[in-house]
Amino acid sequence: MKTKLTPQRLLRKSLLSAALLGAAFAPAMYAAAPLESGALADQAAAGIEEQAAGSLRTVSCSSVSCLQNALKNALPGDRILLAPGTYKGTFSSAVNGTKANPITIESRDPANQALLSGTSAGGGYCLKITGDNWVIKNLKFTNAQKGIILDNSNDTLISGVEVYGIGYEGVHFRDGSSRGILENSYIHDTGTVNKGFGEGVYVGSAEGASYNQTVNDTIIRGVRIGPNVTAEHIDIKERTSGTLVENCIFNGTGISGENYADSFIDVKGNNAVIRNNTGWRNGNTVITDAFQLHQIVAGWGVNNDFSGNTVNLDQSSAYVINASQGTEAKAHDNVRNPAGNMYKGNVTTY
Ligand SMILES: [Ca+2]
Ligand SMILES: [Ca+2]
Repeated sequence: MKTKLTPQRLLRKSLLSAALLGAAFAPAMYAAAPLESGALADQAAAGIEEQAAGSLRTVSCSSVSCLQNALKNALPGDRILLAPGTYKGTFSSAVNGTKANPITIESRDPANQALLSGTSAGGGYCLKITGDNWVIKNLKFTNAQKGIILDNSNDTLISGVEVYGIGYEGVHFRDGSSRGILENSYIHDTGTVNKGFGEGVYVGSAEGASYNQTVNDTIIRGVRIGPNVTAEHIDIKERTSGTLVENCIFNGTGISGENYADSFIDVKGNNAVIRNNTGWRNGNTVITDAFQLHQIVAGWGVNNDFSGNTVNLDQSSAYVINASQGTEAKAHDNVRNPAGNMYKGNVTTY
């Protein structure tokens, strides 16, 4: 059958060619895809497309050097599989995947996850990605200053990870990283070196930092955060927009009060949606509000929406939402246990 080469097919074909070419020069650890004969013919191209999922490379690693090479030499569509065990070091990649063919790093056995262990909770990152379109899945991260950091990494998905024993922040979407997703994960025991900077998830950067602060449309869903996350569980910074936080569970034990960290979530950006989350204060007297809004930069900290959240605050004085000067939010169907203060500042219920 004669097959028309649509732009999508041409892209797929060129990616496959690149993958096959790359395999020819790659170390033996790469499992090269079988080369189709007559690959230039349209029909063969169509055949490759049908096999595309199986033709992309799988890179199996059980050593630190293999993982470092796999990250550095990755091609779109690569699936980097880690055998069970501990990989000690700091790992990074600047390679881009594509929307159709992201680069995946994951445990070979999701029930026996590989552990990326940094060198010290005082410095370095377990995994730093600066390319677009990655999938980071079913892995554990510990013993570094930060667990996972995305710098200018767009459209990257982090799923099924556990991050713990980290000196500062657990997961950081930074420097223009937009449309990132963190889902179905567990973050605990962060800020072991610096309590005030021990956020579970950090979206964007503080005013005055040298990073691109435009980190938009981040999704954080189904993430369990705490205990012993010493700063805010999620800090949504000024000049970020469209962050969605849903179906998360906050265990407030260990929030420290250092650097004003006295809530589950801080929102300093715009257009955030915080919905259907559950928080537990757990008798931690440091926690003064479930959610706080702050204006760090004029025009930011507004048009944020909170709905369907349930917060268990032990007593009546802590607010569900505390919108400080210059900020603004809408709210509906939030539940507080026991009854007590709900909203402070410019919060419109609907
Ligand atoms: Ca903070
Ligand atoms: Ca605070």
